[in-house]
Amino acid sequence: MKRFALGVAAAAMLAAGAARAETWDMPVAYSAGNHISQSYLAFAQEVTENSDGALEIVVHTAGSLYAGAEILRAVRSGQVPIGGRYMGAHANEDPIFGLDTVPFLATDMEQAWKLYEASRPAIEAALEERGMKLLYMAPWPAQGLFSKPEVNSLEDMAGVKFRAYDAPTSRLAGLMGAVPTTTEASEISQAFSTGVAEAMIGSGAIGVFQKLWDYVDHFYTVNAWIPKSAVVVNRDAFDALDEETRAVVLRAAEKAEADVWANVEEVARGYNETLAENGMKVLAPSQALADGFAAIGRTMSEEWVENAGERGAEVLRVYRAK
Ligand code: PCA
Repeated sequence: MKRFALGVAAAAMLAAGAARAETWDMPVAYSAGNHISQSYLAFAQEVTENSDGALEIVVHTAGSLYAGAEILRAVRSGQVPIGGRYMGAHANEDPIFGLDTVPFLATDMEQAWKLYEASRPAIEAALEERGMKLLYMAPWPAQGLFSKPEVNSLEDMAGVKFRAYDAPTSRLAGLMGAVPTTTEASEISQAFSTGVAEAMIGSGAIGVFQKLWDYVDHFYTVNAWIPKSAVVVNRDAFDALDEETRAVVLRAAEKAEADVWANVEEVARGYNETLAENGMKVLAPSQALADGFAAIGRTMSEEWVENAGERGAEVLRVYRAK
């Protein structure tokens, strides 16, 4: 009797599942432990739990499904319906994607949120043009300088092999007189252990999850910028969901966004503590180093404005008015 009842229930579930259930694979580039991947996982779980079996989102971390550089294209072309991607790396497709990587435009979370508010409509529009919809954006901690050698001023960076992660960080390395190589975060340990890189810019999040203390001794808290990763969905895939499920996805995105922004400061402090506990010197930059970075920041801001034209200037006006 019991077996029969179970059988019927399973058959009913299967029938419902066959009619309605959909699974979305969600590629992301960064390892599972960091706060951004954790946010994606919570978002995916929220959707899966609240959509009553209609939609399951399966997150694939650490570039296991697509490498970071391929994720946006995969979502755009519909190879996958959804993905999480660091957006600054797409600044050369549209400068608005890299506004948050302009050094010293926004250096604390309050400013970063304002910059996000000011730029969100333009980011959404740029994604719409490409057949995608923005669900939410999550901030990385402020970017600092990891370095094997001690760095007292930018002169100490001359000729240093520098791991960049996109065009803006390559440009930054060039302006410092360093020698850039671009790698995905998942290849950091390889780059440092083989001597291809001896310094990089990044957040404590990357420092902790790539165990940078195995390779470098210093982390200078330059707080140069607060970049963001985005959860982006293919427009057609989103529109193909029923209305109820679309609402579940949007609510889950809103919740995930609120949570990750509310927690990031504390999380960032924790990452820096972990770096120190593992023997790294976590230091404020010297005045000379800060001044050097500030000068580079001015150059890169001007370059961004030149590239982004009137629409970019308008976003900056909105930001500065906040
Ligand atoms: N680190 C990323 C981008 C943002 C961050 O903090 C990276 O190193 O790839």
